[in-house]
Amino acid sequence: MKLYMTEMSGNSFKVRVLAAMLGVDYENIRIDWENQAHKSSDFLALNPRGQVPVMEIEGKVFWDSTAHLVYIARKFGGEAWLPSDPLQMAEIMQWMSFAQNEVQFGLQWARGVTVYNRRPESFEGYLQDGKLALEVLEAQLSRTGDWLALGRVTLADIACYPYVKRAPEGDLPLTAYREVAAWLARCEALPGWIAMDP
Ligand SMILES: N[C@@H](CCC(=O)N[C@@H](CS)C(=O)NCC(=O)O)C(=O)O
Repeated sequence: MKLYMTEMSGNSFKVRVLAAMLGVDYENIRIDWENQAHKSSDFLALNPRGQVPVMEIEGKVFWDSTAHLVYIARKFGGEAWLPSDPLQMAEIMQWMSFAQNEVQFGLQWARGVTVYNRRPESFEGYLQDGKLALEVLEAQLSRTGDWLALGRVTLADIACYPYVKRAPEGDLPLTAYREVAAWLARCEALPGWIAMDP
C-alpha cells in the first residue's frame, strides 16, 4: 500500500493516524508540494483533483481520504471503526460526509485563505460554514458525550479531527467550544495516536 501525502495535509493525517493506531504498514510517498508536484501531469493521472492524499491499494488508485479510511477500517479494523451494521454505518457516514462538507469547505478552506491566501474573496463564506461546523459539533458532543457517533471512537471522529484542530489558524478560535476542545484532547489521548505536524 502506498500513500501519496504531505506532512502539512490534514486529510493525509487522517489516514496516517488510523494506520498508526491499527499498526498497518504502508509506504509513505511525500510529494513535492512546494514545487506543485500535486498539479503535475503525472500526479493528475493519479488524482484529477490535484490533491493529496492518494492511495495505491492492491494495484488500484483511490483519491479522497474517505475512501482510504473506509478501506483501512474495514480491512484491518474489523467491526471497530466502521461496523457493517447498516444503521451504525449510516450514523458514521453522516459524520464522514459532514467532514467532507462543512469541515472542509468551512474550516479547512478558511485556513486556506489565512495560510495560503487561497480564494480570499470567499473568506466570509468559509467563516460562516466553519462556524456552523463548530456549532454542530459542539451541540452533538453536548448530547453524546465523549465521541461523535455510536458512543465510542469511530471513523467519524478521525475524519473530523484535523481541520477542527487547525480551525484557530483559519480565524475560527475554539475558545467558545468547550466540548469540541475536550473531544480533541480525547482523540489525542487514544492509544497509538501520532501528533499532527504543525
Ligand atoms: N476531500 C479530499 C480533500 C483533499 C484536500 O483538500 N487536500 C488538500 C491537502 S489537505 C490539497 O491537496 N489541496 C490542494 C488543492 O486543493 O489544490 C480528501 O478528503 O482527500
